[in-house]
Amino acid sequence: GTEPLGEGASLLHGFARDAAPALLAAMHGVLDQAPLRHWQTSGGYTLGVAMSNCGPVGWVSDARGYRYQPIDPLGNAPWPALPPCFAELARAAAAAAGYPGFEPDACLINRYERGTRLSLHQDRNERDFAHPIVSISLGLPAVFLFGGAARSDKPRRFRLEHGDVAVWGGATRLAYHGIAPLAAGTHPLTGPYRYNLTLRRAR
Ligand code: MD3
Ligand code: FE
Repeated sequence: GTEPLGEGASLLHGFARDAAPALLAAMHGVLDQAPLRHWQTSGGYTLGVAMSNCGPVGWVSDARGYRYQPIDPLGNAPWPALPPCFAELARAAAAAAGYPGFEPDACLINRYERGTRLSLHQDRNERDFAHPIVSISLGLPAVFLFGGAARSDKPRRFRLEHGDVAVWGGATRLAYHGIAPLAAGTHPLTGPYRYNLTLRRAR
């Protein structure tokens, strides 16, 4: 079923469940070329979520700040290509949520383990906020924190499970959001991890 999350956002329960094994195989192919790493921030912190990218551009963070760029600074090579199964699933989910014609040019891969959290933030490094973001949850479940337009708005909590797909557009595109510390567990397809794929139109 589809659950409205807010103005312009939808949670598609289980939308990626059947595709999950193929998505995970393609993801591991990407990670063989562009390994997961912990970015440094301009404030001198290290992000707890392990990250990588695929597609024409990828999201990076370093002493100079956050941005999208075509080169993986770890290997000084272009990011791996966006697997067609990623783009197809994102396009279908966006269309189902009311955003036809979504063509992502970036996919951020996030990996969480027990205790990893993502503190409240906005996604604002993309050029045009009219494009939605499609997020695919794989492996262990997480508690998603969904705030409002101001950091001080009290977040609502949603459980995100293996195969859930969320589409974020409209008024929610700039909402504050995060992930509560991951509970320990073991998933048959991902072991001790939760992966999240976010497909974006960055440029
Ligand atoms: C709401 N990722 O990569 S996915 C991120 O589970 C990020 O790894 C989380 O926040 C994760 O930036 C949450 C759900 C999500 C993704 C992007 C959004 C929600 C969003 C952008 C705008 C509003
Ligand atoms: Fe985000």
